[in-house]
Amino acid sequence: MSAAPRDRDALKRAAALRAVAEVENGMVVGLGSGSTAAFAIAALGERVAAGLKITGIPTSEGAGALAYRLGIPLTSFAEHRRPDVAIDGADQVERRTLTLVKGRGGALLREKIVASASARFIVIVDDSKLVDQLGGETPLPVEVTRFGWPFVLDRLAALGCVPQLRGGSEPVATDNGNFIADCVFDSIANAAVLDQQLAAIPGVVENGLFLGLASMVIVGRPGDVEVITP
Ligand code: A5P
Repeated sequence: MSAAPRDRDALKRAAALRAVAEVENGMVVGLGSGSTAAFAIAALGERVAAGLKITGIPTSEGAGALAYRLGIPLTSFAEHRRPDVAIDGADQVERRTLTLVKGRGGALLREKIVASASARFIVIVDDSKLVDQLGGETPLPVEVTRFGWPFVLDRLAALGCVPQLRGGSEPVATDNGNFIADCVFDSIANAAVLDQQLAAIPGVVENGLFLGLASMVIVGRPGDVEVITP
């Protein structure tokens, strides 16, 4: 049985607190997007108020605004090319491979840049996100250019999914000014191959498959947190 929303928030917060315990003085921290990452940013804000010295690189305008409000000093890639750690949520985590689906919040491009640039990438989820196989009801978000998006969606459909432009007749724009196609695959059996097929489509800016990036996945469960490493 799935947990009620309030209970789910408690699981997200528990995972976030465990991740934030990994952050030390002087670190540059990639700040994730979404509701679980927001718990981590809030916990970092409390530690900063208590004297922790860190700087953050946000993965979205929303994450940056939250961090700013909480007094977390922000920096950018111009000053720091290699954050010490990034902490972010996920829509799905495949238990066997730790491959992720991300991007329900639309921030997947910046999230993937920050995760790839960081020395460590800590993923925080509640236990509903852990799956045996990616795909199914959870769509794979793909960031696409505005120009030619119908062509791009046709090419995505040819890969065996049902793609939908996020927002429909009033498409949602990402922080980068692009659109999102939410692609429903029955299942994603070979994420590495799909990742390459997606990258080969002209007009695909980035996709929400995160392969080989997670250094640690922290899963909030009723009563405890599970830490999974590759
Ligand atoms: C944002 O674009 C996403 O990748 C989020 O990290 C992901 O959707 C998880 O969000 P929640 O923590 O809100 O479930």
